[in-house]
Amino acid sequence: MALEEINLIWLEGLDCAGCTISIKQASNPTLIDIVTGAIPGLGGLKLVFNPTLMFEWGEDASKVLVDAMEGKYDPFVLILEGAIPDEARAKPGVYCAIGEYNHKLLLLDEVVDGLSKKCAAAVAIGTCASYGGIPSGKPNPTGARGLLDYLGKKWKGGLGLPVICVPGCPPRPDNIVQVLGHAVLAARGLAPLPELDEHHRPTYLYGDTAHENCSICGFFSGGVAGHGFGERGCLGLVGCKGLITHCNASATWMDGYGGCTETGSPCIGCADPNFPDPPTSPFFGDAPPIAYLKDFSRGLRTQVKLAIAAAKRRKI
Ligand code: FSX
Repeated sequence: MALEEINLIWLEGLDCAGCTISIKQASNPTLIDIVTGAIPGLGGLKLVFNPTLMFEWGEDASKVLVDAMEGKYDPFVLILEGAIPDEARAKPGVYCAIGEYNHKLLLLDEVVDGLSKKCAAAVAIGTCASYGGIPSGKPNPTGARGLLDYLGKKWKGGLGLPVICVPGCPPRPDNIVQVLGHAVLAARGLAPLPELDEHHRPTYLYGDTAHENCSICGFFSGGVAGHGFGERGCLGLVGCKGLITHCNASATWMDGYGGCTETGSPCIGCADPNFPDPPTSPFFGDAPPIAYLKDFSRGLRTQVKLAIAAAKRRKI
């Protein structure tokens, strides 16, 4: 497989387009860095299909997908944003058509079926595409699923990689570009394959919880609780799910700015495979109290232990 030029085919299913908005904010590297080939090893990438960003429209846009299913855009990375509905439930209607060609609708599931047989790798961007996300929340009337469930954990692309998931609703901008960049570098033999956890998330980005990355976790270990948005204190009592959610967006969102708890909002667990169902919901009213009580007291115990150790050192 010649990898000097790699096409990117970005499909969009049931979603809000927030993931596309997110990637435009990436800063390390930026999209401009990538499309201008400024990053060593990442030249030759071409975004040939993205319904929000591409110039082509109508049948011209649909033709890219039809041609790609016939192998005319090999090698390409399949990128999915948004969940995949169960079209069998929609008959005689449809849930998700993403184009029309020769008077025939192109359904998302059919295009995913066709492209997943030919792609070099597949990356699910956002919690919807990874695990179903908001469109699959109970009672899930459309039978929406993420790509990991749709293709299965054993599925592998042409390069031998399974589905790579980049959850978050939406994911941090840099997470998206870094994972896509890493997949391309790995495909070219310039970087090791990304290590994935049981939910197919790259461990270097999703190995720690939002709590472990939290910029205000000093309040937690100090046992200082906030009781409202933006209040000084740990936001566990306003529903923060940082203890149970693997994510790195709590301290910063883009270019050192923002971040969920950093800006005074509790984590709502949007990167968790269960989102938006329990235990990530209700978002604000119901923290997992046992985890928090246990960990609040662990935080306080840590404080007491440190104080005793310090006192002993000073022979007080
Ligand atoms: Fe889903 Fe993307 Fe949530 Fe939206 O489009 S991950 S609804 S914020 O952003 O797919």
